[in-house]
Amino acid sequence: MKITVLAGGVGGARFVRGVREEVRRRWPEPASGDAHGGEGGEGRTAGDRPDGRDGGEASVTVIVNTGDDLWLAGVRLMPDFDSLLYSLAGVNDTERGWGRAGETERVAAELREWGVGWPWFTLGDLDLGTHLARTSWLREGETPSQVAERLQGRWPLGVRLIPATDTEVDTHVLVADPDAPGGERELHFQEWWTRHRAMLPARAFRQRNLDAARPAPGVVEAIIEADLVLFAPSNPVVSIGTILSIPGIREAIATTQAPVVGLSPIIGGKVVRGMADACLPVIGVETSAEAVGRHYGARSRGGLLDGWLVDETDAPALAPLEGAGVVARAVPLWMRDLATSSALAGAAIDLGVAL
Ligand code: GDP
Ligand code: FO1
Ligand code: CA
Repeated sequence: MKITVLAGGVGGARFVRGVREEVRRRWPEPASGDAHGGEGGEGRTAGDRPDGRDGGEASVTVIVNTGDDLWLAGVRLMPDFDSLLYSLAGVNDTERGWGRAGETERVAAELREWGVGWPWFTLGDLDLGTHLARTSWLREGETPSQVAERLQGRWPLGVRLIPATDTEVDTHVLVADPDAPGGERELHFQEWWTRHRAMLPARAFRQRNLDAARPAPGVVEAIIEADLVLFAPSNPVVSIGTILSIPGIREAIATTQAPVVGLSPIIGGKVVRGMADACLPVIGVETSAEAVGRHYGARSRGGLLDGWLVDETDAPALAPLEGAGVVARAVPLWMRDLATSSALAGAAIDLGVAL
């Protein structure tokens, strides 16, 4: 069973941890090339696996959003990749939601004194080690996806992470500014989100260099050769939307033989956390599980989804979604801990297998 997940950072990481856990439970044999042993079989045997499959191996590939990436203080940051890396390695700061556990900020204090970087954007000391290593390998001529392979080689993640593209497609946000020429200006997504907490009304999100961008090696293959493609409950605009905007990725999703199942990041008309409610109106999509499902659209009608999971509170959306050609199911969609994340992943796998 080859599962390919499209994912952003924190929401993506929670979901992928759940997928990894559920896959270990259902397919206790490690897939070849998977550095991590098949831990957590929990006494199950092939015969009582909930998907009814016997034997076989499973692998999980994650296609990671690169739109949040940026150059800052001379180093290349890849926030969503690092969120997944740290979280899957178990070295993430669970309180803050981003960065490393046990972080210190001595270098950041010095950078502030020097006036280098952004004073409102903290590069922790341990985190900076990652950025320096990444930048050093990039300077030696490696591509971001080659660097990504090196970084994940440090820990037995049990899944493979691939940046969506090796091209720098950093997301910028167009906002109104009466003092700027033309009355508007663009700022990097990180400035809009971290400094302004998405409070500056956005007029548009713009991925730079998109025309020149290509999927990173392995991305299209991971979609085409998958047995199941999942959209994590990640931000539909600046995470999943950015991945899909890389020329070639949307086409791969449209043509893969694998069922494509998405999970709603919106529950009861609200974001669970993050800024999707400030992003969706910009692309003319209501903040609701139904509207996001319709926005992705049914593959049978030129869209991207075969199946769509909404939370139980959004059950009234099921009938209209089915009318739009998407097989929709209502399940608990809150990821409170590993158990709820893996239950949610299990529901997505079940729907994919049934399609
Ligand atoms: P980011 O890159 O760190 O912003 O993370 P993602 O783009 O991967 O995910 C952000 C999205 O995850 C937000 O729109 C949230 O609504 C959604 N999200 C976070 N936690 C949960 C959860 O427990 N359940 C669901 N369904 N969505 C969640
Ligand atoms: N988020 C913050 O709210 N404040 C920060 O100072 C901050 C620093 C930071 C440094 C490296 C990194 O990879 C992520 C960092 N984040 C920070 C998180 C990040 O801004 C966003 O939450 C994501 O890009 C949205 O997915
Ligand atoms: Ca992100």
